Amino acid sequence: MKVSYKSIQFLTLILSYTSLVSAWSPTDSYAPGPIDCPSDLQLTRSADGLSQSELSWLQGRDKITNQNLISFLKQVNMTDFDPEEYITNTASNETIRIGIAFSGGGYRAMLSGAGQLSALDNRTTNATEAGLGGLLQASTYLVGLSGGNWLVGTIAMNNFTDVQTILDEGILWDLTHSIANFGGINIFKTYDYYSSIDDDINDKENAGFKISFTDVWGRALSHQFFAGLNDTGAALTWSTLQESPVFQNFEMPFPIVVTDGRTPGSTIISGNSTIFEVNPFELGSWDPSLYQFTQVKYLGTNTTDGKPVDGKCIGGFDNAGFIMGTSSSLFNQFILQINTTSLSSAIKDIVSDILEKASEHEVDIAIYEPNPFYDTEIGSTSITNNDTLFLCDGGEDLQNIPLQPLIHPEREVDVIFAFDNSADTDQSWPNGTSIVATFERQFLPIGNGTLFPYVPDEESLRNLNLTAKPTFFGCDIQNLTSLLNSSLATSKGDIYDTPLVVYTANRPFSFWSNESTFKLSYEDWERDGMIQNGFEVASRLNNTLDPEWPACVGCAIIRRSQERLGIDQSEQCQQCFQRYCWNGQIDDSQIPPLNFTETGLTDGAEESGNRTISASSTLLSKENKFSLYQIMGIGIITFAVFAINL
Ligand SMILES: *[C@@H]1O[C@H](CO)[C@@H](O)[C@H](O)[C@H]1NC(C)=O
Ligand SMILES: *[C@@H]1O[C@H](CO)[C@@H](O)[C@H](O)[C@H]1NC(C)=O
Ligand SMILES: *[C@@H]1O[C@H](CO)[C@@H](O)[C@H](O)[C@H]1NC(C)=O
Ligand SMILES: *[C@@H]1O[C@H](CO)[C@@H](O)[C@H](O)[C@H]1NC(C)=O
Ligand SMILES: *[C@@H]1O[C@H](CO)[C@@H](O)[C@H](O)[C@H]1NC(C)=O
Ligand SMILES: *[C@@H]1O[C@H](CO)[C@@H](O)[C@H](O)[C@H]1NC(C)=O
Ligand SMILES: *[C@@H]1O[C@H](CO)[C@@H](O)[C@H](O)[C@H]1NC(C)=O
Ligand SMILES: *[C@@H]1O[C@H](CO)[C@@H](O)[C@H](O)[C@H]1NC(C)=O
Ligand SMILES: *[C@@H]1O[C@H](CO)[C@@H](O)[C@H](O)[C@H]1NC(C)=O
Ligand SMILES: *[C@@H]1O[C@H](CO)[C@@H](O)[C@H](O)[C@H]1NC(C)=O
Ligand SMILES: *[C@@H]1O[C@H](CO)[C@@H](O)[C@H](O)[C@H]1NC(C)=O
Ligand SMILES: CC(=O)N[C@H]1CO[C@H](CO)[C@@H](O)[C@@H]1O
Repeated sequence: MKVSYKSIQFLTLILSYTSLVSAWSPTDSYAPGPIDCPSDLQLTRSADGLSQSELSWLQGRDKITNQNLISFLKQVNMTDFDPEEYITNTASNETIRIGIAFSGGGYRAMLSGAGQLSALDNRTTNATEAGLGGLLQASTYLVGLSGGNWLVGTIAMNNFTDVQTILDEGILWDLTHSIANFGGINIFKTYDYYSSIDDDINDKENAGFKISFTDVWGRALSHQFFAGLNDTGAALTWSTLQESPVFQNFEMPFPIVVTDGRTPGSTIISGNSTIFEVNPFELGSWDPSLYQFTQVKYLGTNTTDGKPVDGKCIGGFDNAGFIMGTSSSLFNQFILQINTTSLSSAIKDIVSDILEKASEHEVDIAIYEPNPFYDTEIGSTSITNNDTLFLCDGGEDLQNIPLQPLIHPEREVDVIFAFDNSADTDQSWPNGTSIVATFERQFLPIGNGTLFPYVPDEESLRNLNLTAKPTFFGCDIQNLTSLLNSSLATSKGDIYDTPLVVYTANRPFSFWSNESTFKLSYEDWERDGMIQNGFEVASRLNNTLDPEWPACVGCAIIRRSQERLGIDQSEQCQQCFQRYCWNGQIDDSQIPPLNFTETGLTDGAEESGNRTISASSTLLSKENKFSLYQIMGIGIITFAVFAINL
C-alpha cells in the first residue's frame, strides 16, 4: 500500500491527539483514576538542580527567546547598541533569561496583571506601538500566585491564549456575577452550576479521595477560566501542559504557580513558610524544609519514598482548576473580617456558625492526600511523616509576588519583571511589603542559596515614591557582592545570578485600580477598565511619560550579561539607570501619607486623590465596607452551606 504524505500527516495528528487525550484525567471527569506507569518509577527527587525535563525544554526555548529578544531589542530603539551583533556574537556563549512575575490580590491582581501582561504581548493591538509588545515572547518564565496565578493559569492552560483574544471572544473571564452567585438573578443557572460542581466533587470522593474546600473553589473558578471546555475543564489536568503544542514547540514561556505549605492550626511568615511551586513537570519546594520535587502528573498516587505502592499509579488528580484553586485559597481573610460587617445578627450568627465549623477543617487549606512526599528521606518530618500534604494560598507568608522560583541561581534569570498588585495600604495599593519579605528571606536558613538584590524598607519606598513608577533594583553587581558574605547558605551561586528586578506597582492612570481583594464581581466596563489601566501601568501611559522607557527596559534586560562580559553601558543606558534605579538612598521618616507624583489619577497630594468613579469605588469607607461584605457574606453562606453538605 502506498502511504501518501497526507495520510502520514493525518496519522501523526491522530497519534498526537490520542496522546493528548491520555494526559487529561483518565476517567474523563473530575475523578482521578488508575493509569499505567513504569514499574521502577521514582517520582520524587532532591531539589539539587533543575529537572532533566526543564533543562531539555530550556534548550529549545533559549533558541526562540534569543531570536525574539533580537527583534524586541531592535524595536525599542536603543542607541549605540546593535542587538543582532550583541546576541549572536558578543554574548553568543550565554542566554539572557527573562522572568515575569504577577502578584496575588484576587480579581484586582488578575485584571491589573492581565493589562500589564498584554502590554508585553505583541499579539495585543497597539502593544508594540506602546513600546513593550514582544517582551513576553522573549521571556523564559511566567510566574503567578493567587490572583496572579488565575492570570498565568488561564493563559497557559488555554494553549497560551492572549488577553486580547479573551476579551474579543468573550468566553472566558465573565465576572459580572460573583463566583458564589454564578447565575445572578437566574436562579436556575445558579442551581445547575452548584449541582455540576457537586457532581464533580462526588466523583472525586467516590473514587476514594479526600475532598477539601479547594476542590469546590477550583471547580467554581474553572467556570471562569475554562468556560469553553467540556464540563468546564473537569478533566483538564495541569500536566496536560507537557503535551500542549505551544509548550512542546517552545512558543510559550515556562509557566509556574506558587503555593505555600501550611498544616492546620499553624500560621506562617516568610521566614518559616515552605514555598511550593507547580510547573508543567513538577510540584515541590527548593526550601530546606522539603528540598524535593515530585512529578505533577502522578499526584494522587500512593507512594513510599517516592515510589508507587504496588506499582500502581493514579492520574487526573492534578486538575488544572484544583492547582489554581490551591494557589488562591485565601478564605481566612473572609473569616477574619466577616464580623466587622453590618449584616443582620441572625445572618451573622449563621455565617459565624458555619465558618467556625468550617474553620475547624481550615477552609483555606488544600488537601493533597496521599502526600507525594510521604516517607521520603529529605526535608522536615512534619511534611514527610504525614499522609497528607497541606497547601495554602501562595500569599499567606507576605511574599505576595512569586519571586522565589526566579531567584534560584539554577534558573539563571537575568532580569525579573515583578508586577505588584497587592493591597498593602489601607487604600489597597502596594507598598513593597512583598519585595522586602523576599529580600530578607535570603539571609535566613530557609533562604538556602537564593539571591535577591538590596531593596529599601517600606517607608523609604513610600517616601522616595518608588511605587509611583517602575523602579530597578540591583542595578550594579559591584554593590551586591556583600549579599554572598552575609548569607547562611552552605554555598551560593555566582553573584551574577542575582537578577536585576524591575519592580512595577499598581497605580491608577485611567481607572481606579485599587479595588478590594474581596470584590467578587466586575461589570464588563470595570473589568476592561482595570485591564486598560494595567496596560498603561506597564507601558508608562502608552509610552507618553517617557519616550525612552522601552529603551530603558532594553538596558535592564542586557545589564547582567554586559556585566558578566565586562562591557560598559551606553550613555543612554546610564541615563536610564539614573532615572529608574534605586540609588541606595533611605528615608524611613514617618511622614504623613503618600506623595505620589507620576501623573495619572492621583495628583500628588493624596493616595486616594479625588476619586470620581463612584459606581466602581470600593474605597473601604464604612458604607462601602458594609455593602461589599454583605455581598461577600451571602457568597460565603452559599458556599459554606454547599461545602458542609458535601
Ligand atoms: C464531556 O463531559 C461529560 C461529563 O463529564 C462526559 O460524560 C463526556 O464524555 C465528555 N465528552 C467529551 C466529548 O469528552
Ligand atoms: C562567555 O565568554 C566570556 C568571555 O570569553 C566569559 O567571560 C563568560 O564567562 C562566558 N559566559 C558563559 C556563560 O560561559
Ligand atoms: C510576535 O512575535 C513573534 C516572535 O517574534 C512572531 O513570531 C509573531 O509573528 C509576532 N506576532 C505578531 C502578531 O506580531
Ligand atoms: C491603536 O492605536 C491607534 C492609533 O493611536 C488608535 O486609533 C486605536 O484606537 C488603538 N486601538 C486600540 C484597540 O487601542
Ligand atoms: C523606534 O524608531 C522607529 C523609527 O524611528 C519609530 O517608528 C518607533 O516608533 C520607535 N519606537 C519606539 C518604541 O520608540
Ligand atoms: C489545546 O490545543 C489542543 C490541540 O489543538 C486541543 O486539543 C486542546 O483542546 C486545547 N486545549 C484547550 C484548553 O483549549
Ligand atoms: C512561624 O513563625 C510565626 C511567628 O514567629 C509563628 O507564630 C508560627 O507558629 C511559625 N510557624 C511555623 C509553622 O513554624
Ligand atoms: C492509598 O492508600 C490508602 C491507605 O492505605 C488506601 O485507603 C487507598 O485506597 C489507596 N489508594 C489507591 C488509589 O490505591
Ligand atoms: C462573630 O461574633 C460572634 C458574636 O459576637 C461570635 O460568637 C463569633 O465567634 C464571631 N465570629 C468570628 C468568625 O469571629
Ligand atoms: C498530619 O498533620 C495533621 C495536621 O497537622 C495532624 O493533625 C496529624 O496528626 C498529622 N498526622 C501524622 C501521622 O502525623
Ligand atoms: C505596608 O503594608 C504593610 C502590610 O499591609 C503594613 O503592615 C505596613 O504598615 C505598611 N507600611 C507602610 C510604610 O505603609
Ligand atoms: C545552596 C545551599 O545552601 N543548598 C542547601 C539547601 O538545603 C539543602 C537541604 O537542607 C542542602 O542540602 C543544600 O546544601
